[in-house]
Amino acid sequence: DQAPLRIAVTGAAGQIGYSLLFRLASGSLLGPDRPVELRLLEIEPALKALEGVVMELDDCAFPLLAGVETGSDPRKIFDGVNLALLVGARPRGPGMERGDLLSANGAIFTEQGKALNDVAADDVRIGVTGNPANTNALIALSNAPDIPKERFSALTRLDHNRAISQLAAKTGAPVTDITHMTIWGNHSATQYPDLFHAEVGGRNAVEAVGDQAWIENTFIPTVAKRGAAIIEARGSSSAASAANATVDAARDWLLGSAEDDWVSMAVVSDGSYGVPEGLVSSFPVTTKHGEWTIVGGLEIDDFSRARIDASVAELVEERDAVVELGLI
Ligand code: NAX
Repeated sequence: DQAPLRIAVTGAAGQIGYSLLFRLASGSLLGPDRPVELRLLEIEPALKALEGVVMELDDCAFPLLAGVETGSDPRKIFDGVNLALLVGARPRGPGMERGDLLSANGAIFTEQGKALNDVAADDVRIGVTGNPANTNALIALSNAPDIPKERFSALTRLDHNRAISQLAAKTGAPVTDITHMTIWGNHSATQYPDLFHAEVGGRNAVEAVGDQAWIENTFIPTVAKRGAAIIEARGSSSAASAANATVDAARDWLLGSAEDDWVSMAVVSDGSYGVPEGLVSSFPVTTKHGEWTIVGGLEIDDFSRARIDASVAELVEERDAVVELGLI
């Protein structure tokens, strides 16, 4: 099918957008043969900056870029989109409580969920990068009753990629040797990067590392707090790596994950692994033909169980808060 894939990106004038749009337009998502059309959503005050970004897109003369539209009305921008990458969100400002953050984002993801429900293409897939990503995805899917819940996911691929990179560095293996990595739970500091099922060149990662203390005291906190470390070093939050992960996640969703491996995606729980049904939580999944399947039958020991439960408890709290706010 050589018709352009129509891709919406929200928050397109932001930091992540500045990296993401150029990756999408250059063919990182579906390869060098499939044209793409970009639909860029921003809030009114950012539309002028967005025009500047579109000028730069023009100036790349990307062969695959079949069209660009910009605007602040989700009902226009989401019209007929096959893929929606919801990156724009309200960041936590000074003095903002968690409830304020949830309600500000609740307003955004309620409106966008409804608009997607009404105008997106029948085959739409929706990836949420904007934080709090899991709960924003839950709000959006709850407001889109005609779109199957399986079409929504929240991004934990950046955490997954960070975990691969840390394990590769520790073991001296190339990143291509690392497989079966899993991020469980929330895209937050409570997330659980799980090495017990991961492999390094086909060997169990825990055995390959041979250092339980490193896993507990270095690996897990380094992955979970990597976002804060980047802010500390760079002076702003991760953007190019977040854009890269957004592309990786969408590409694997649409084209399929590698044989004999899996990826991490936050998707609506069917009750697997004790995660309450309906929560958007990160799991190991395989993907094929645009569908994901939670990997079944993994053994979860007490160490992992406690960490998965802690992150899921945080998701339950976030869900209860948005229920209380009347957002879902
Ligand atoms: P920026 O603040 O640079 O950009 C966000 C953009 O969204 C702004 O241009 C803003 O005008 C726009 N926006 C706000 N409300 C909007 C609305 N209702 N409709 C359309 N656009 C809207 O943030 P950036 O660094 O690009 O990060 C974007 C989001 O990604 C943030 O929520 C951030 O926390 C989240 N992240 C998520 C990650 C993940 O792994 N899931 C990692 C990176 C990043 O922290």
